Parts: sequence; C-alpha cells; structure tokens
Amino acid sequence: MAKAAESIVDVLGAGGVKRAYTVPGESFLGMLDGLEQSPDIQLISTRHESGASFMAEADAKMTGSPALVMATRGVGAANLAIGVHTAQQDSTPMVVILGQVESEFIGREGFQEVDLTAFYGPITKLAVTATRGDRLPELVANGLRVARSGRPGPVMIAVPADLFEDEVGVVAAATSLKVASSPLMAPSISSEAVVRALELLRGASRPVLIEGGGARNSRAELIELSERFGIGVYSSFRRQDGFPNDHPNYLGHLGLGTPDVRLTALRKADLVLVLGARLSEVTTQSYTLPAATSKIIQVDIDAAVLGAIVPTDLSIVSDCTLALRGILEASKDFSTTRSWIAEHESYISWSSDGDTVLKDTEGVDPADVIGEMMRILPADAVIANDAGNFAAFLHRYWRYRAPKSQLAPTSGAMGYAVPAAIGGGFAAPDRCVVGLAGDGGFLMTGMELETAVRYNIPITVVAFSNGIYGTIAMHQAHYKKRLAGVDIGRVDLAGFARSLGAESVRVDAIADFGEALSAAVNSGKVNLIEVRTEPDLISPGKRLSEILRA
Ligand SMILES: Cc1ncc(C[n+]2csc(CCOP(=O)(O)OP(=O)(O)O)c2C)c(N)n1
Repeated sequence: MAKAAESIVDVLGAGGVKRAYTVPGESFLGMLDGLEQSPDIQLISTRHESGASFMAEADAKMTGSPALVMATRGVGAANLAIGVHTAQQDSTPMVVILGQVESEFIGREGFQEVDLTAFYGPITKLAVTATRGDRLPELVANGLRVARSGRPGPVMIAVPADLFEDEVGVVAAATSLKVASSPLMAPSISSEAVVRALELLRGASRPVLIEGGGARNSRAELIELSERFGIGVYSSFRRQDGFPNDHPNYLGHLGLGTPDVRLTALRKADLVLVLGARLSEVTTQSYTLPAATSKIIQVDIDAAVLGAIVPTDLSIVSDCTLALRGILEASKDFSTTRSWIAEHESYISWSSDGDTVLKDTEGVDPADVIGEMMRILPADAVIANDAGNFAAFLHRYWRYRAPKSQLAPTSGAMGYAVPAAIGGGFAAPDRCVVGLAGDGGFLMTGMELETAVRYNIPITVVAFSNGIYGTIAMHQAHYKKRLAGVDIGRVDLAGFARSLGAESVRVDAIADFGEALSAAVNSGKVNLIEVRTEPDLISPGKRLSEILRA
C-alpha cells in the first residue's frame, strides 16, 4: 500500500515526465511533498501559474514528452489556463493536476471552489474530477495515455485535496504503472495509400507541401521527399523549424501578414501535400488556401484532423515519418529536376517583397536586431517568441536552420516568451536559448526571470520597448483610423530585470546591440536586453502614421 500522491508520482515518472511546474497550493500538499522527494521528477516553483503552464508547454514542445503542471483550485486554475489553451492549440502533450476543495465540501461553493471539470473541458482533451483516492494512479495513467496519443494535447485531473492522502492497493498501483510506461506504436501508412500517394506525386507538375508540428521529427525524410519529387516546402504557422529555411526548396512561412508574393506557389500548386498540420486559420490565410483547384494529400496521426478544414483527394492516417519512409521506399527509382530556386531566392534575400527597411528611424529598427541575431547566434539557437508585432520581424528575417529551434505559440498568447525560454532551457540545457518579447508581453510574465535566476537557467531575453500595444494599434490604424487603449508607459525594463537578479542592459542604437547580445549569450547568466524602438515603426517596412493616413 502507498499513499495516492506517492503512487501518482511513480506513475508520472514511468510515463516519462521529468519536470513539474507549479505555484504551490494547500490543496495538493501530498503531490508537492512526493515530487520534492522524487529522484526522477524535478519540482519547479514559478512566480505565476501562467509562467508554470507556459514553461511546461515549451518544455514538452522541445522533448515531445508531457510535462506536469499543478495549481490550486479556482484561483490557480484561472491563472494556469492560458498555457493549457496554448498546449491545446499547439498540440502539445501536458498533464494538469489541479487541487480541488475537500470532497466533503464539493458543491457548497467552498473556499476557492469552481467546477474544474466544466472550466477545463473546452481547453483540454480530457477533463475529469476524481472521486476516489484509490483510483488516482489509474486516472493519471489514463491522462498520460490520452495526452500523448493521436493529436497530442493537455489533460486535466482535478483532485479533492483529501484524496491525495488515501491508500492505493498494490495491484492498482502496478496496473497504472504498466499503462503509463507501455510504449505507444504509431500508426503507419498502408501499402495501398503509398500507391495512391505515388500516383498523385508522379503526376504533379508544381507540387508543394505544408509541414506542421506533426512532421517535427521527420526532417531527414522531408528533405529527401522534397528533393526526389521537386516539392516546394512551406511551414505552417509558427512551425518554421521543421525544414531548413536555407534549403533551395524552402518557400516560406504561412503566418500572419505573409506577403502575397510568398503565396503564389501555393496558390498555383496542382498538388498540396499536408503533413502533420491541422490547417489553422492563420496557416490557411483565413481559410482561403490551399486553393480549390489543388489536389490535396493530407497525412496526420489523428483521423479527426483529416479533411476537417479542406477536402482531400487522399487522407492518410499515419505518423508522418512512417508515411514518408513508406513513400520513399517505394519510389527509389524516381527523380526529377524541378527547381524552386527563383521562389527561394526571393524568400531568402534580406529585403524580399520590396520591404524598405527604415533606416531613418530614431530608435532601433527591429529588422536590424534580427540581422544581428543572425550574425551572432549559433544556427541551432532556440528562439522563443511572444505575441506582438515585433514578432513579424523575427518570423520574416530569422532563418530557422536547426530542428527544434522555434518555441512559438500558435495560440498567439502574450506572455509566452520569457517562461517558454525558461522551459526550453530546462529541456535543452546545452542549447543557446533566446526569448523575444514586446514590452507589453514582457511585463505579463517577465518576473519569471527570477525563476530562471533561481534555477540557474541562463537564457537571454530581448525586449522591444515601444511604449505601445503595437499589434492592436496597427489593427486600429487599418480599420478605425484612430487609436484607443494602446498606449502603455515606458518602463525601465533593464532596471526591473536587475531587481530580479538578472544581468541587463538597455540598447538605444543598433551599433550597441551586437556586443550586448554576444556578452549576454556567453555570460552563462540570465540576461535581459531592453531595446528601445520607435512606436511608429510598426511592422517590416511600414509606419503606423502611414497606415493611419492611408
Ligand atoms: C494574453 C493576450 N492578451 C491580449 C492579446 C491581444 N494582443 C495581441 S498582440 C498585443 C500587443 C502586444 O504588445 P507588445 O507586447 O508591446 O508588442 P508589440 O505589438 O508592440 O510589438 C495584444 C494586446 C494577446 N494576443 N494575448
């Protein structure tokens, strides 16, 4: 016999969970104690539950294994929700354990009580409230199974506080361990599907593919397929690290504000191969692409995704790597000389799409910051980004060359960058990790720099300070021709970071940025670089004042 909390910790460890992120609460004392004693799982205490959930999401994005997040009752659950929603939209495996009021008080609106099953239902794959302590290991093992299977995502188990102290029988504990550690063999492509895919691929004259998160581990196969069949490659929204951006078949990113010229190859493609991408609103450019004239092959591990957004000519339920291997194995005799060099050159060249990089700006031009990052950072640096208009410069000018080098929320959640960089740092301690945020997003979760200092996770954060919620200002300029509620005060971000124990510097001119960045990433410490930018320089080559006047 063991206490339920101890048994859950064993189950999580058997399921590959390495880290548990939390703000502690009185409703899960047994879990905190069990994790602190565990040799397999590190307990990480953060400054806000949103930070905990973003860290867990980024950690799991890097490793592919679920991370654990825990929070207390209604209050912690509310703060935690933003990172859980991000895990859902980003298809990231996550286990959420929420402490609930004691079982004898449920339904009386006890202290901080909320119906957690109802609250978390829409943002998780599975939301359940435990009713018996002896079944807790079973619920957690099942949660792990659901989080990892099919299209991965978050699961939530709410536990009335008293149940953690219940006893679990030996057989129940052993069965749960088996469920948690049982290997999950991914579905593979059928030989019939290979034949039909090859028919379509051989017959295509201008094929492109869209790679998504489900193809994250298929890099070598993607390159081989692209080269053998002369397929141009697009990244789905914020999945730019799936295919080397400097490969001559790479065509660009289907993101926010993608210039029209970038989309021509997709618009004109006679065949589009969709690999592990759910075809989100952003990827499809508001559900307008792929074009109705394109034939579609879609490969996904989750049958529910296939054909859900765009009707397909061939739907294949398979792990992407296994599907690509099947197709490659059956087409060894095939080769083609199709070239995408003109499209690729137009993408890779610095001032593509007729962007005028605005050199007469008073502050620092964010495009130049990305240029300096390209010059200084290692090609395999992990770049975590927040939501905001500064990110448009990153997505356009940074070239993702290494696998698992992008931590970017398809949920568009502000506040992601700092905790995501920390989660990335925990998951990949040997990589250089850099977070990018606007001043708005930075001050939502920037206090997590203290968490990085405390756990000695040497990340560097670049915060673009323009004193404005820039993205919203740009939308208002386009649609309302005047601004509302977007001014925010200029804050001494470097001073704030110093108060949290980080090294910091403020940069007012691009000439000083390179040195600051080199020093930061080589310091082995937590660093913030505050970059002062001009609010008028709102997106690559565009001034806010011009949009307001237009
Ligand atoms: C949590 C959250 N709240 C609100 C928004 C809406 N939103 C998107 S971008 C943005 C402004 C971002 O401002 P800042 O971080 O300063 O970056 P900038 O756009 O100025 O580069 C807002 C408010 C959001 N995406 N996420």
